[in-house]
Amino acid sequence: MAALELFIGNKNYSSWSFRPWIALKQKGITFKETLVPFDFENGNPEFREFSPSMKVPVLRDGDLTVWDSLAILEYLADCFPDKGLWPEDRSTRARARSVSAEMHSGFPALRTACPMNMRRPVEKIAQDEAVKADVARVVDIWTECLEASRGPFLFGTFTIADAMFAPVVSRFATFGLSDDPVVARYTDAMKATDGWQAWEADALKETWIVDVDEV
Ligand SMILES: N[C@@H](CCC(=O)N[C@@H](CS)C(=O)NCC(=O)O)C(=O)O
Repeated sequence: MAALELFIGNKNYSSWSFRPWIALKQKGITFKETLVPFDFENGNPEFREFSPSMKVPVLRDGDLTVWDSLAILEYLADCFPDKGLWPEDRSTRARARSVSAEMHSGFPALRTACPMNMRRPVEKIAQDEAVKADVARVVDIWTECLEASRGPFLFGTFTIADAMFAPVVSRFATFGLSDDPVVARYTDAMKATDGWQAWEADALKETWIVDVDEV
């Protein structure tokens, strides 16, 4: 295996980049980070040099390019079977994959109304019915997983499922989306990780402004 290089976008805003980055950090996997900001009106043409989809994140492993956050996380789970990126038990792993896939392909109202923006001062927003439904479904998933695993992470120890939900934890916090104690406990556990703290510290130092994400 060659040295891993992860291409990411602005840490303050790039929710998709946050996922593989926090998983790599939490699992102690060595990688080189290359940040290419995307605050250009029509996309950053520099993305063409490393990203087939013109989006981040992208992982390079020697000649191999892997793109899309979930595909990158699956590749890491293949490469590092001893790191516990997915739960060991087959049924639990299937549930972890289900909630990760649901996160990856769903929650459009929540994503649009509440873009990840770590610098945003905490302030509640009025939630329309679609956002309320997305929030309720996320709270249900977290409650069910944390009751079954007893926490502190969705499946006990930190897995890809937590990486997939990390940006949503940030959105819940900055937009004050729920007062449920389960949300508070899970948020505290996620924010206490070394990975979260390192990413957030870098995010808060950035000065790029992406207008569409400033809600
Ligand atoms: N489904 C993709 C989505 C990636 C994505 O939308 N990335 C955003 C940044 S968070 C991006 O690269 N946007 C740049 C652009 O659209 O120009 C994934 O999971 O990686």
